Amino acid sequence: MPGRQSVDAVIVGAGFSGLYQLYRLRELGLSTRVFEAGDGVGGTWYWNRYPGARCDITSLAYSYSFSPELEQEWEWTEKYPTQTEVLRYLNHVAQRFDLLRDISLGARVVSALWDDTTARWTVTTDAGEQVDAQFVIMATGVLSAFKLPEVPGLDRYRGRTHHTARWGTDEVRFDGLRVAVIGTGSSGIQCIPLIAEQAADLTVFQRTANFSTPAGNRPLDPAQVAEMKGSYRAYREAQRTSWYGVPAEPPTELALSVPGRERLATYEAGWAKGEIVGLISCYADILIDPAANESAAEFARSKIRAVVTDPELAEALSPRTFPIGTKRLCLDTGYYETFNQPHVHLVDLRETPLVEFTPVGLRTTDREFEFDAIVFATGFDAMTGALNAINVRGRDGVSLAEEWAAGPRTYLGIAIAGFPNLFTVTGPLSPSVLSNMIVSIEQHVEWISDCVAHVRSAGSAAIEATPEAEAGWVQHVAEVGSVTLFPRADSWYMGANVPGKARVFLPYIGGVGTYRQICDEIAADNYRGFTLRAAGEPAHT
Ligand code: FAD
Ligand code: N01
Repeated sequence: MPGRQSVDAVIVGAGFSGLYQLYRLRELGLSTRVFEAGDGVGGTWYWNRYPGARCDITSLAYSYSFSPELEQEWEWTEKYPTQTEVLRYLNHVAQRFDLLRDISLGARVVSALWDDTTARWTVTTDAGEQVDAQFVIMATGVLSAFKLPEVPGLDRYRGRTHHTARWGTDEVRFDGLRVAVIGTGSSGIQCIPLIAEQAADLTVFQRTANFSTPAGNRPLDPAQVAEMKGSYRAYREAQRTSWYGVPAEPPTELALSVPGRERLATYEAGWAKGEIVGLISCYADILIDPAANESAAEFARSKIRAVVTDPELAEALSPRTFPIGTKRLCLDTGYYETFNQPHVHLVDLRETPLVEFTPVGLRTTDREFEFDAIVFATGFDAMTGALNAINVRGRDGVSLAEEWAAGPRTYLGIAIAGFPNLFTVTGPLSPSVLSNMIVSIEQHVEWISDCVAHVRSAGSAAIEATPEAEAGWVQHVAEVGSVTLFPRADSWYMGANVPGKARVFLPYIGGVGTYRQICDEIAADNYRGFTLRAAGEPAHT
């Protein structure tokens, strides 16, 4: 059994969040250990190696801003970088800033227990290693706990299986095979065209049709890169104050206030940008007013009909069950075109639901299918899954997972009442997945680092969110969300993709600029809503 180490801080996870958090805590002079379940750094970009995996935020925007030198020396090659390129970037960052020496790979944290007497956490890994630390920072990822379909019999299936979020490092090919893909979210929509290129026969099992825009990916123009590199500082500042981490003029017009012909032209221009928010940011009310939303949704459906030659198939691929934008929008390269190929088939699981897996394939309520390989593109237990998978216990042994049974409760998505000195990077009830996540990650890491420095310079043992401040934030997040159409969708934003999960709008939709201002004001106001416990002060009663 390895010995017990004592450090200032433990960070769980070594993706964009964990790497930068380590960098910042080192700057503060804290001794820090990072535990990462994967055998390499990179998080999302380490695990999701499926064909076609790439970013849907442009490379020049989806990158760290904390080091101007890094910004200048790194060369992105495409508008939307591939998984390989982002992973290469993160490995470069880990090496360039000498981060690897404090990171334990292949080490999954199984518990984090708070001792109120010593005001320290004990963190235990799956190998039984224990570390005690003043601070624990969960950089466990909002889309890292993957999920399989909740259908019996998978253990009996004898063919190959792959999950998009656990693709593995060996090359996977589908030449000449009969392949199933289950799931048509961003991962499915990205991998289906490439799997179709190899498979002899491909059947796509769709539970909910999704909205997707052609990405218009292309090599980056060196002149555009040079221009960005010349003005990066101003661009980064604009990112920080923007709505979703990519600078853009906010729309002011209402969709139905303009003549139909003009609206269509605006939608065409938005669509042609090849950006996830290209269409929904055409007008100010698309995520608020059902009729405005429907005008944009119908425009997107017309694009599907223009590509898919079989009208019935086009209709089956057309989303009808949720407002556009309230499930994560997708960017694709040739997704709808793929369905015009004779060896590609669609099964609508709303008409004929999945019943079970069999030794040779699967069965729906309609018939049995045989496959050589099944690809699961079935997504994640988003935002809370990776946190709840760890036995986190705060004051009085209270379990985080139990505290959150009716939905997560946090202060700012960063801190939790009853769990002192514990921080969550891009945690539930922060902008997180409704933003360019690198902007949100950097903001959280910097805020957490400042908070840790504040605790230490005050000579305090612990900082903790008050239940009142937490309750106020939970209410504010719900109120802001309820003004939008998001609660109408059965989305992972609402926890609806995981049976039994509480239905709560998990991210904060106030916008990254506004949210940053709130966080900064709270810090400037002597960490309003937090209590500090002096070193040597008796344990909380
Ligand atoms: P992650 O990258 O998820 O890293 C968390 C790490 O924590 C993982 O490596 C995991 O193994 C580790 N971990 C979790 N639990 C434990 C434990 N108990 N013990 C030890 N280690 C643990 N966002 C965007 O803004 N734009 C995009 O274009 C975009 N594309 C995406 C594409 C895909 C395929 C996916 C899945 C997500 C995408 N995202 C995108 C969201 C993406 O997750 C974030 O942008 C970002 O990479 C998150 O970084 P992170 O470090 O917070 O989390
Ligand atoms: O997961 P998803 P994902 N039976 O949850 C279906 C980011 N990302 O991995 O919609 C049958 O979106 C499920 O159906 P339904 C991005 O934020 C970005 O694709 O729940 N089907 C859905 O169709 C994204 O949103 C990129 O009814 C089942 C699919 O599986 C997030 O990660 C690329 C099922 C899951 O879609 C998650 O994306 C990839 C069941 N039991 C990911 N369970 C970029 O492009 C689930 N499904 C940047």
